[in-house]
Amino acid sequence: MIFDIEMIKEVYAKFPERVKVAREMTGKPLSLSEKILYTHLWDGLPASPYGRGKSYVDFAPDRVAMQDATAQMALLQFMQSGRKQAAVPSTVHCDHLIQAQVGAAKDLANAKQKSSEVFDFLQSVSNKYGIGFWEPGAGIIHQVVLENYAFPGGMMIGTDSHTVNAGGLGMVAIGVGGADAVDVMAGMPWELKFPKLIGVKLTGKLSGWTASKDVILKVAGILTVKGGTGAIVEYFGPGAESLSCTGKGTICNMGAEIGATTSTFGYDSKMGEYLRGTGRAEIADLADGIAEHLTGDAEVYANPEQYFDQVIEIDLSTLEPHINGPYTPDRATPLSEFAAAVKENGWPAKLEVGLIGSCTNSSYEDLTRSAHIAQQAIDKNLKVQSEFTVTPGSEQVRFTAERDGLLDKFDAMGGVVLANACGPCIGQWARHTDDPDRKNSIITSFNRNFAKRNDGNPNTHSFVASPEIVTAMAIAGDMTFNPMTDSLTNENGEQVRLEEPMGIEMPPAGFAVEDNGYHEPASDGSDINVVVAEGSERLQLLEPFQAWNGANIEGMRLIIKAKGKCTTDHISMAGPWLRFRGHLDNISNNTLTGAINFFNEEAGLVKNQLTGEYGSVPDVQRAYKAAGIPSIVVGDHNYGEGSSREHAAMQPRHLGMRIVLVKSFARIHETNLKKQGMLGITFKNEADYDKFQEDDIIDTLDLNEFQEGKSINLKLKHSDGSEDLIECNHTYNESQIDWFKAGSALNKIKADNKA
Ligand code: MIC
Ligand code: SF4
Repeated sequence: MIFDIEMIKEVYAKFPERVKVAREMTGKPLSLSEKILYTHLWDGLPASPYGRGKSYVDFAPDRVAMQDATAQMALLQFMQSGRKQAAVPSTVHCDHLIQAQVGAAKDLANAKQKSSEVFDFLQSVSNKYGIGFWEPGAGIIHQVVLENYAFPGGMMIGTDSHTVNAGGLGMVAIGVGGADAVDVMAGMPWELKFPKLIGVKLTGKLSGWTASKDVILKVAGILTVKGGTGAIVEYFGPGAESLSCTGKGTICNMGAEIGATTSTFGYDSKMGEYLRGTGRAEIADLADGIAEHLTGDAEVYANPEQYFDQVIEIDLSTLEPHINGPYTPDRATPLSEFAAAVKENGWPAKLEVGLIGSCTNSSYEDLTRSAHIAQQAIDKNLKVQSEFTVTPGSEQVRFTAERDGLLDKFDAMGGVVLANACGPCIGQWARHTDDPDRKNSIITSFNRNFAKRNDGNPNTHSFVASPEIVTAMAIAGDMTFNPMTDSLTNENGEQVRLEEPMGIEMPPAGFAVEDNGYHEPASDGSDINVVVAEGSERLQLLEPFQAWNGANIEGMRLIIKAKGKCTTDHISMAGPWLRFRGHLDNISNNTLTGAINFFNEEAGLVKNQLTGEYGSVPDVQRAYKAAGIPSIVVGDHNYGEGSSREHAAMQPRHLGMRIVLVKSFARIHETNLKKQGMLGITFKNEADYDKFQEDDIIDTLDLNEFQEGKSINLKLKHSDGSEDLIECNHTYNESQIDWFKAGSALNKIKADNKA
């Protein structure tokens, strides 16, 4: 069941008819996104079009994908659902738990030993419930999905925010928390607010140093980290058709960084070539058969302003390479202005490490373009000035790149090839540094560059660019180097220039792989035992969260008022903490330790209002919990940006926090909070954020009348005796209010199953 051809045939059989009826129902031509959404409705088509950004809709995704760091929680929940088999084709991919230290072989062996308990657990659960299992070393989830499972016109969800990568093959692929995956694997509908649509028209053609990555670096600069929230970004136009399939994947992948629900491209010949090149000619033939339906209607693309909520146009012919960062992926600077920006902002000019690969940029094309630059360093006798690492996206890409001599070029340039895994991208990196306090720069072809993400060091300035720019910068070792205009001094003292990168989209001799690392599940897993060792520090069976008693929440303490950016990395850090992703109580010890406390500007250090002493958020919160005192988190804009990890919602819940009140939420995190029985609400007036004092005592006034569309009021009692009333909005619909009442969505499923 590497790919389920019967399932794809079924989707394609109904696609044209559904599209036709949806067109009649809406009375207008359709974008690709709408076609896919309307084809994947759980129930039949509605009588009138759904309100974009308004209506909650039930969908029936075709597939589910999970990665090891999130699959543990997802499967621990799924095991409680009472199902015997996953209801749709599903896979687990082991990629996040491999730490990069010395190189692929040793690092992989190390990880297999250190995390055997978790890998064994995932493999046995997968085997039992009919879920395909990709072992450690097989590759990064999104690259493996693109190579094996993604198909034009399909809809999938995945427990990782970069699931959106599959948009490169014309899917609507959406990142979700584990509880959402449980719904779909349990055979239930999956709910999403019908997205808004952003159209990006691409004209012209890429050339020279500019790569697909620069399209999304530019879009991130335009839309910012929250500009895509609640929207699908649909790329079209002559420029779109000229991009390779994996290049499209890169663009969709990093769409997660603008908060977009997903991004997608219409089916075209590049996708057909990629399907054929990756052993899926049968799917390409099927897609060719209904090709006209697997893209937006011509009228939509001809007059995008009439049909999309927002339209952006980018001319690929004049697009410059960009470098984004530091600390946020939307700080976009064109290459020609970057050297000046480095000087102006005092960013460290010396480049210490260049890292290429990750799920965003590890295609054959990426590797050939970077290897072309690496070869020039060798030919021109240039000494490479920075450390350099390569993480291939899958064993298939790695094996093929090795066969074709690409890896040798990186090796000759002094690079280290790491395991086919996330590695440094998620802080699984034992970085060698002589002085962690030194301000320093690194540049990667990854997608996220939040503080501390890659190496846990707040002094690291992490920048994001295309793999070819990263490779050139690593050779120069200098962040002010512009490969398009500057020369370098080689070992003979001569001035030399790097020529424009050249790459090959698909391997001329075809892809090859000896052992792709896939394990097919048992056809009947009922006899398979899943063991979670008592007292394990890595895995813990879940206890159901308590149901709500229907009353107002009174006497809450403010556990933290988070200032500025508060991503899921701030709420539940990855890196060293990934080892506890299957153990809720242990991982809770990192809760909000990265969040900046408004009152003292320190990360995760808050005042215990019972003792007046300062402690870490989890310590103080555990003290409140022991004293039976509920608490509230207050935050800024785009709270919970970044990852799909539902731990960022489960940990606060486990520790006894009840409410998260912010200026705005990132989509996946807001849903995760709802699913885990937390109350996630937003300020009606953002300025009320300022009214919260450190020692306030807070009550809800009308939560006992919790209703769809009705605001919730809070009373703040300040220590000087004065009070403030604050009105808050929420987006819970009736069924989501039921999750809150039951204590969690899972409690609700279990109760419904018993009834
Ligand atoms: C990430 O890139 O932040 C991750 C690690 O892949 C996460 C998932 C996780 O936290 O396990 C994501 O993007 O969803
Ligand atoms: Fe892994 Fe990084 Fe991709 Fe997340 S963004 S899936 S950590 S490679």
